Amino acid sequence: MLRLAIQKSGRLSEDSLALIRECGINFISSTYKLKTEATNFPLEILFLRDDDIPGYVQDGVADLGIVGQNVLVEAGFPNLEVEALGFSKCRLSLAVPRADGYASVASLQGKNIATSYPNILSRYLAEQGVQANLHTISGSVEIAPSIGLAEAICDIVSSGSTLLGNGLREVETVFRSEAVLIAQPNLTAEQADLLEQLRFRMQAVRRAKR
Ligand code: PRT
Ligand code: ZN
Repeated sequence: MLRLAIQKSGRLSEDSLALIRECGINFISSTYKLKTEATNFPLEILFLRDDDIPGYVQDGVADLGIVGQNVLVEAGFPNLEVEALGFSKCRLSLAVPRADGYASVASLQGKNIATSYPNILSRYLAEQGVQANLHTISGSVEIAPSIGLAEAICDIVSSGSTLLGNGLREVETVFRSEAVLIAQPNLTAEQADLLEQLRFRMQAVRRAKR
């Protein structure tokens, strides 16, 4: 038996459920249930907040998970990744108010930057040789410059319309992300075999869509 953790409700949920179904795995899902069992594959599905998924898989509470690389890397467990899934593509970018001057990442030296991704961002800034003050906030990062909390932000971007709507300009891509399948490090031989069957089916689903 394998336990797979997926996001309960959010941007990853629908595609995660669709992928499992496209793998030929049947299950009944209800909005109120926090777990369900597949009827034709030894799989239990747990519905969790995406932020909790990397830790649960690292600890073996869940055997597998589907999560964005942004959340996985920020949590510090990049090595749990076993398969890129090709959906929920986005990027983590730095942005500044449109009216402000910006020449290069060196322009951020000594500035205040608001983000929900302090670990990924601080590694990036260190690589660029830039020192800045990071302010970690968990949501509505885009309003930080207009309320005087920070001169720049670092947040997830997909279409760019949220940045535009808040008078911000995307200036650097810090990290590119997509949804990935992750697995706990200590699967039994039997579980590892089930994981291979699952990956084989996931790869076939992706090939069929190309
Ligand atoms: O409740 P829970 O904690 O489970 O969910 P959540 O609110 O933390 O996450 P959710 O559902 O918003 O996102 C889940 C994952 O989807 C993220 O971790 C990313 O891997 C991926 N993803 C893809 C995105 C986006 N696209 C995205 N556009 N996550 C967030 N956004 C937000 C972004 O934060 C910004 O506010 O959308 C806004 C920007 O979108 P655009 O299109 O205006 O650029
Ligand atoms: Zn979350």
